[in-house]
Amino acid sequence: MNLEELGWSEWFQSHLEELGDGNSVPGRVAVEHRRGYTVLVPSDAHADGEIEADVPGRMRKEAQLSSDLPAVGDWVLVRLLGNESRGVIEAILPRRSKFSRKVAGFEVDEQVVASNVDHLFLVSSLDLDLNLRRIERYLTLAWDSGAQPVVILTKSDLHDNVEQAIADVSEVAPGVDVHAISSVSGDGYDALERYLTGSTIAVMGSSGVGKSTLINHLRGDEQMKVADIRWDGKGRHTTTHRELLRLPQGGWIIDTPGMRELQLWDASEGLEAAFSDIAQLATACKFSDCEHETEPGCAVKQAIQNKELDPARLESYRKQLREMAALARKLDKRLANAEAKRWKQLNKDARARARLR
Ligand SMILES: Nc1nc2c(ncn2[C@@H]2O[C@H](COP(=O)(O)OP(=O)(O)OP(=O)(O)O)[C@@H](O)[C@H]2O)c(=O)[nH]1
Ligand SMILES: [Mg+2]
Ligand SMILES: [Zn+2]
Repeated sequence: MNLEELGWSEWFQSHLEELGDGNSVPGRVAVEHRRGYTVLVPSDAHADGEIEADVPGRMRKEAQLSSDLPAVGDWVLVRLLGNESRGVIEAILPRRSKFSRKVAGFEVDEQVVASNVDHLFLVSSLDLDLNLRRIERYLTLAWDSGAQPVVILTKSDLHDNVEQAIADVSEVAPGVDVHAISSVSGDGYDALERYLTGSTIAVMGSSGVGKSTLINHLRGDEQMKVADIRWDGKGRHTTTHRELLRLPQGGWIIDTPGMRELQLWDASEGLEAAFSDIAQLATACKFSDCEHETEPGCAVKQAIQNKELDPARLESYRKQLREMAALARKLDKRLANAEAKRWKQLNKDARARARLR
């Protein structure tokens, strides 16, 4: 495979020229392991087209956030180690897009779920109650990623009013295509063709919604493991790691393990885009700093009264705003602590050097 087939473009080329010293080759991260990465490289750089690589200890140590380390979809510069299928990742090229979330739990850290993606397939299953609030959270992060979100509702064979489900989701997804598919009957797959050629797609959603089944269907094979018995909702995860896979149509697709918890990372632009309907209404509020609480002449409250806006959606918007403000405070604190620690260490090193002299 050559660079273009791996998804390379002018944009990355221009950044390569800033970084490269000529001794390393660009490659694309396909899998992240516990220790190291599988990196796809052009076949003229290495006959296998694939190597195992790790980042130097220094890079790992200096990383302030997990997002400072390679993620699946990244373009990296690798120095090949002789003729072995191994290498060292020397740099990460700037990301054209990245879907980030806060890691699960209390830790304040940014996890890049997928990078350099053109379309994000946000997958929900029609055999369960649609969680519109959850879809809204995905959409905020998706809009912030720089990639175009697409909502995919799977298992349409298990739902008796698919049109209504699409309408309900479209209501909370302004500007986003919503498709329903069935991997049993094949219904709805035609409409996905347009996303497949020459770009990169990342597929996200809860466990058991049918992400890997969708990918297998698109690839026309059974390479990704799927749960073979009917999903029982008991929290089993079939896919265990993220992986960049080739599509027969020419593009790439990233499978991800189901996400139980989707905590927001800093995504204020994404939030505004995801709730563009509320932002649009707000332009007609009497006061430009209207908080849509008790102010007179509030167009958002009016829309709720006219049943044009679901109050639950306004609440959802507010909740996300609050969550992001809280995150920003914690993140400032974390980065300030890390910086203080770094200075302390630098001072200590300087003192040690002075003593040696
Ligand atoms: N009836 C029906 N079942 C489906 C459909 N798509 C997937 N399934 C079933 O749903 C179950 C889960 O599918 P997976 O593709 O493994 O789900 P996943 O989203 O990849 O799950 P994780 O890897 O755990 O995140 C399997 O038993 C599939 O056979 C569909 O369109 N209709
Ligand atoms: Mg899976
Ligand atoms: Zn208002």
